[in-house]
Amino acid sequence: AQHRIARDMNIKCCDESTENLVICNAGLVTGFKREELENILNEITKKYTIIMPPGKSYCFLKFDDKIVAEKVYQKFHGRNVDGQVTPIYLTFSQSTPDIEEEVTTTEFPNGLELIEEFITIEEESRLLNSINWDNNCDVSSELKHRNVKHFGYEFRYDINTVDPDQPIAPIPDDYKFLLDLFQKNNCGNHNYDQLTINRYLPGQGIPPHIDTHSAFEDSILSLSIGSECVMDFRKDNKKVSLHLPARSLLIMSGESRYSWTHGICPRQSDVIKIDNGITVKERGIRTSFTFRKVRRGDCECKFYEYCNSKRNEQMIDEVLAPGLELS
Ligand code: AKG
Repeated sequence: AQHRIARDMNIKCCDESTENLVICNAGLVTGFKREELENILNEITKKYTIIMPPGKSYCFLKFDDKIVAEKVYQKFHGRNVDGQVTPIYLTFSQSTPDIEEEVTTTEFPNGLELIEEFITIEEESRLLNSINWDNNCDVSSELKHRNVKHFGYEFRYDINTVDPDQPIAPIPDDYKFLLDLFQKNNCGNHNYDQLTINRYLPGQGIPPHIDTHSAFEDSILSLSIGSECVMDFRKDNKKVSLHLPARSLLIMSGESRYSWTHGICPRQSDVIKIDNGITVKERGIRTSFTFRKVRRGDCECKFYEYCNSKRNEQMIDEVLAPGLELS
């Protein structure tokens, strides 16, 4: 990992302590979340900068002085932390990357498509009425920033994947008309077998992430109902903020599925472009239906640096700490 960091970022890792740390095997691409990192760092200090380069399986921490960096190193090097399946490995570094200024563009990432008015108002209210958030029979969880339900396979947020050998209640018949609509409209891979329903109250969101390559096939669909929102897509230093109207279907495939993060900033309102300017829209309760096809076998995408597939030797080298081997 240290060679990779030197090559990609021109940053040298070192044995002597400095005010900079690198977490060599946890970053955005391994599903590590900024909030999880903040939770652990807050136990030691409130003054730090986290730099999580998009598409990388490592991240950087910058502290005011090296005493604090040493404390963080001693407490967390080789330890298990929430959100990571293997212990995290830290090293000091001579510097951290400059925080690149984000460039906002309006050009859609390749492979991203938005179909407005994908369902009718009647279908939207039928879908909304079909969900019972008090029903604990479904596989549901109350996450810090939203409520979720799963069908077909449970998405495990602790390990960012599904167990393809442990199916749960299938996608309900009430939603089968959507599968037919997907087929009719050529919405990517047709045999979607996993559904996650998210409910976001105003002020809630979802951290930026790329759906784990090894968990799901190409083409991920997300139907927005109940309220609109703005979803942010990021890659390198590019950011595209996309307005998702209620009843629209978002199709993420190819580059947009495999190498751009998507996320919803937790806020009460969004700034939206309209014909003659911009307007601020208060958020309502947004429910999304995300359909995915569980992958069996290796991911064969060409976006190697974002791919956690075992076939990807480069990635194995980067994610695992030196000395560890895959069982
Ligand atoms: C997820 O559940 O992983 C999502 O990205 C949901 C996206 C959405 O709410 O549209």
